[in-house]
Amino acid sequence: MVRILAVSDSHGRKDILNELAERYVNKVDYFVHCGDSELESSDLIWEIMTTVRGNCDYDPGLKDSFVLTIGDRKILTLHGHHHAVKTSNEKMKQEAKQNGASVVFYGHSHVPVAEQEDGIVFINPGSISQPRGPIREKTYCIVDIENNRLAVSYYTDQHKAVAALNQSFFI
Ligand SMILES: [Mn+2]
Repeated sequence: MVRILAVSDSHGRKDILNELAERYVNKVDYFVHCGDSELESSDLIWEIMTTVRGNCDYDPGLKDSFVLTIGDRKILTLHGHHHAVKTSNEKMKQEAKQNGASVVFYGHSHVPVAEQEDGIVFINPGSISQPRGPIREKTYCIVDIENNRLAVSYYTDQHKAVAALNQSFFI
């Protein structure tokens, strides 16, 4: 089993990133940050987490996207401001297909949601500092992948489960 912590749109809230790193350092295999940290690419948190450049990130040293390869599975992470993510998953889907990815982590909308379209799972951990959408909680998520099963569990910045958002998929 592989466990990934995903967090996004922290917008300067370095404290919570440090806290998540400390809390989960021996409990997850990967830390993914979907952009808009407003931190520099040289920040020490990026020794633990991998991030992408969001529309509020000004350091050109941050990359636009990255692909994580786990066994024969590819996971794409991007911020989403170049992919019209507030409109649909269509552009992300195209990029996922180009990369052979079956899972996409993204941010930008600040709305926590996990859904599957055309066999690709799209996961937005929500914003850990400025929540939007129907469930106004500052959130991050934990993703467990075991064989062809993917489960997403959401938590608040106080580490309280937000079960209404949880989802699981066959991938
Ligand atoms: Mn943002």
